Amino acid sequence: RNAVEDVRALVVDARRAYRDNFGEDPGVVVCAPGRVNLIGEHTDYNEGFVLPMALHLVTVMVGSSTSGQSCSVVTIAESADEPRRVDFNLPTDSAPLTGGQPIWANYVKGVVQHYRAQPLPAFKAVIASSVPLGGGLSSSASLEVAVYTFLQQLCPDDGDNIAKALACQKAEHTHAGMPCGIMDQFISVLGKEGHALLIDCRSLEATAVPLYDPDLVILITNSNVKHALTGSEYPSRRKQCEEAAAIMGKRSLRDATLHDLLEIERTAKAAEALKRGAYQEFGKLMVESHNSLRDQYEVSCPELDVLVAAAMEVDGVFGSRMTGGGFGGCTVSLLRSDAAERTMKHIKERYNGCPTFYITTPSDGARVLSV
Ligand code: GAF
Repeated sequence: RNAVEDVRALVVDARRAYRDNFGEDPGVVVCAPGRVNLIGEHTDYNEGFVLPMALHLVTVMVGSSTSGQSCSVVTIAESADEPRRVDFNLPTDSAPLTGGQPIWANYVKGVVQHYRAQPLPAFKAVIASSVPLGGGLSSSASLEVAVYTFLQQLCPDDGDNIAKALACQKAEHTHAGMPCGIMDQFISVLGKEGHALLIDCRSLEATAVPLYDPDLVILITNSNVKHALTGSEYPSRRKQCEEAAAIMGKRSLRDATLHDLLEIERTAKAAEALKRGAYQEFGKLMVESHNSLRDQYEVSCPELDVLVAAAMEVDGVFGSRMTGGGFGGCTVSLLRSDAAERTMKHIKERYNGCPTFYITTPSDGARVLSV
């Protein structure tokens, strides 16, 4: 099955679940992608550069507006926590929506709470996703952006995409308790088929970098592990960076000397290399990035290190690194197309676990699909 068929199959499942739960067909169908970050990790909240691309793995939301104040949302996403259906009232000034159980619903409620237009009607919806939950490919951001895109169909806002990404980021801060940067929401909104985006997380300007060479493959390897540190270490890294910048009298580490967060400069260099088609050079920067995340920033884990080392042993692999927040999740590798099969085989032999592979190309950001 190709990427388009995958999305279509997900929509079919979501529509069926909608019919089963609500006894009618949905009037709105939207999707928003997960992402893989090629380079520039833990740089977004330091106002640096990142270079992600949107994936064909998406969260789909189907539904319709309804009368009254009560919203009903059902998820059929694999491994979402129970219960799979939540009912809640639209927020008011005196009764804002707050986080709680189940976890997946907090992303929905957060986006409803921070939606940028009024009056929002109540709605019924079903969520489906092909982004592995908690796998480091931005399942959270893709859910937030899918919800926002869905709400835009019911109550249009001003169409400002940056403000949309910021509202989704805010939802994650307030309702999921995760002080993330802007990368994941930004790329899920603004991703561009055939391109990675070099995002300047200070100015929020993005440059599209073409990435559609038939001789090149972007391979994502999911370690299928998630360490307990995932939740606790991220906020502490962010806080430490902000404290370090404050001690130096700087607004952020973007303004510090290059030595303090070399990954920012490395990302700008990598984007230049990619524009020139200098894959060897890009790959070398990927490995440097991984090593610094492992040794200096200390956000890797043995499983990710083995996956990177194994990929780098194969002829035709330009570079490999952990991607996303770390402590589990995925690696991303850049390789020649003709090396794809042997790379996956070699990784499987070397990795003492059960990896999942995705061969992927850059996809579009959030979009409305035909009903
Ligand atoms: C997570 C965060 F959500 C992003 O904002 C980013 O900081 C990333 O980790 C690390 O680069 O995905």
